[in-house]
Amino acid sequence: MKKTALITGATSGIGKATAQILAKNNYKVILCGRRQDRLSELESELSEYTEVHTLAFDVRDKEAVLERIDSLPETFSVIDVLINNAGNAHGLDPIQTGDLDDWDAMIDINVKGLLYVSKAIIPRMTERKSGHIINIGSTAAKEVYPNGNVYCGTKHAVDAISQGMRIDLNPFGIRVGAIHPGMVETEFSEVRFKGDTDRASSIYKGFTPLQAEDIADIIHFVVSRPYHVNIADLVVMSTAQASSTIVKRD
Ligand code: NDP
Ligand code: 8X3
Repeated sequence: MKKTALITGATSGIGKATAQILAKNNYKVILCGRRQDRLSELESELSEYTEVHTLAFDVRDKEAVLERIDSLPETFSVIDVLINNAGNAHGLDPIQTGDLDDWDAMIDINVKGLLYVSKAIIPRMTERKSGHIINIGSTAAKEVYPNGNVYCGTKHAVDAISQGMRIDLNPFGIRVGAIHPGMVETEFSEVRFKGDTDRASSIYKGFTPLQAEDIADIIHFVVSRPYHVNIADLVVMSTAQASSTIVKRD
């Protein structure tokens, strides 16, 4: 029987590539994001391979999160795999000049949004005593770099929450793991630098960064292990990257 995966942040980057690979590998997919036009476009693309359902909501809106997930049709109501991927960095400023709205956005999306979505889905998993949750952290979950302050704080929180989920959900036989990518060439930097495309593309210049498909491929590997195997914590970087700040560029 086909499994069902719910992917947040499926309108772009890592989430979109994950939806694509899972749809082509016998998963039904529930695509989430705010931009309905992109969700619909991806739905038409992936309907050739599998059953697709779209849910448009902002992860910051807890009522919307609970209401949308409650509204899932019967055929999508058993969620085997939750990929908590929605998130972004907003700004790259020293703590003394950081923007409060940027801080709110990162904490509300990367931390609270991940919790709201999890809260809507975990009771379905504990009841069935099965499920798999993958949280997308970052190398910023493992180290802090200059001006990364709050973004790194949110990703450290994702790391801690993932460990907490694994402990609390252990009695229910639910798999919980986190994947922590280094620099991946997606829309991430465009969002971080608020549409400054020159600054965004400069981040990936002079080396071969990870692509969204590289992470999606790993997510597919992780979810397709036998059920007794839980890949708990994985850091993945481009070969050119040794740490958040050490990147071998041409
Ligand atoms: P993208 O900007 O390409 O994608 C971000 C996704 O998150 C979009 O689909 C967006 O959908 C969704 N999203 C953002 N805000 C919200 C919101 N308020 N409500 C619902 N969905 C939201 O970035 P990536 O694919 O790179 O990022 C995915 C994850 O990977 C993030 O958690 C990021 O922190 C993490 N990561 C990224 C790295 C990188 O270098 N790119 C490295 C390490 C981790 P929409 O706008 O339609 O709502
Ligand atoms: C994204 C990677 O190094 O820009 O989480 O923080 S980095």
